[in-house]
Amino acid sequence: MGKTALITGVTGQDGSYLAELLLEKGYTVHGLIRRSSSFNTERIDHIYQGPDQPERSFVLHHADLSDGVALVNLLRDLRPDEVYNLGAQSHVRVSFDAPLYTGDVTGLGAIRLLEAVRASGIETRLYQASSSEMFGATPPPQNERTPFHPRSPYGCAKVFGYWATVNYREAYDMFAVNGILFNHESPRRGETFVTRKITRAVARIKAGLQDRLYLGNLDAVRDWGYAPEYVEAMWRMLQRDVPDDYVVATGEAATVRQFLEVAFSHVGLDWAEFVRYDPKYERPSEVDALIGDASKAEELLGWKPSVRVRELARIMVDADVARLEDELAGTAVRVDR
Ligand code: NDP
Ligand code: GDR
Repeated sequence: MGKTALITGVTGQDGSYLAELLLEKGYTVHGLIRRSSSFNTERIDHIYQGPDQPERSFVLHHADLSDGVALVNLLRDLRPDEVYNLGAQSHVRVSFDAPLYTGDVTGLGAIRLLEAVRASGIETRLYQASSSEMFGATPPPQNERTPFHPRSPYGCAKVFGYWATVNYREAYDMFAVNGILFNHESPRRGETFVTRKITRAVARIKAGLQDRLYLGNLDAVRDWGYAPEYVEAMWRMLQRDVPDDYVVATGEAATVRQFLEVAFSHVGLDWAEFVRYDPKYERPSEVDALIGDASKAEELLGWKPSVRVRELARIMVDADVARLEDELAGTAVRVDR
């Protein structure tokens, strides 16, 4: 019998890659999706299995991280071997506009899920999607021993989720781990995060559909990795004999400006001609520099990234150019890898 996993946030960037990875490994994958007034399954439509399929290994369930009873019922019914909590209001800028909602879903959502594991009485292993945003103002390089100093309601909520996970491990002997992941991107990255906003604009500007790109702080330093490689690290954390917490990062730094340079020059354009400043994209308190030290993950998980920021930018630009070509040609849009 293969293993069973439940993924919250399965419709997001990481959830979609993780679902693919686990299906390849022979898991039965259950995904928690929230009710939306329009379709929100674009990233997983290509792996959807209809009820006509005799043995479904990928099944979606409606629930919400704000609904603790639904979480208990789902866990009790599914009894998954592994639970990956990837669901969140994950946008840092938006968390300043919706702080309570972010605290509820991103922070309390984590403890609701932990408590639901306990209440349903199941034996499982739980992964909590913690974030480099927890380090916030603490200067780089950051590793598992670096003190937290969050700079947004999102960062504060993730710190709560982090400590709740540690606490349930200590208090109830639960196999619960934190992956402290630094920024990771892909062609499936949400369109309002800065990398995808840039690569999507590059494709549209090149095609003559757009002539300006409005951005905020170009001096922020981030450690950008490639999402498909990062979901592999999540899985490896749950295969260890002992539960522990790990930083996952490339160790390489780049500014938003440097990302712009690589992305625009890849299609022969000069970013400075098109990019304009809009203070609306500034945060009330910014995280200046995040650069991770993932040596523990390399040593104990055998995990090492191979895609670095320059290649990442090119992968994303190529995918956005191809996607736009499909759209303009009126052909079916290909699945973003
Ligand atoms: P996305 O924003 O792409 O996906 C977030 C997912 O959470 C979506 O599936 C979304 O559903 C779901 N969600 C939102 N609100 C709720 C809710 N109330 N109940 C249930 N599900 C909900 O994030 P990523 O895939 O990029 O990130 C995955 C996780 O990792 C998040 O927790 C994020 O905070 C964290 N993280 C991400 C990093 C990154 O660089 N990508 C780095 C470190 C941590 P819908 O599709 O309907 O909106
Ligand atoms: P981040 O990612 O806040 O690091 O959180 P984002 O791409 O939103 O911002 C990165 C940096 O770029 C600057 N920036 C802009 N950002 C956005 N979104 N839009 C702009 O127009 C813009 N202009 C400049 C930002 O100020 C920031 O410094 C991501 C999310 O995936 C979190 O969920 C995750 O936890 C962290 O990464 C690690």
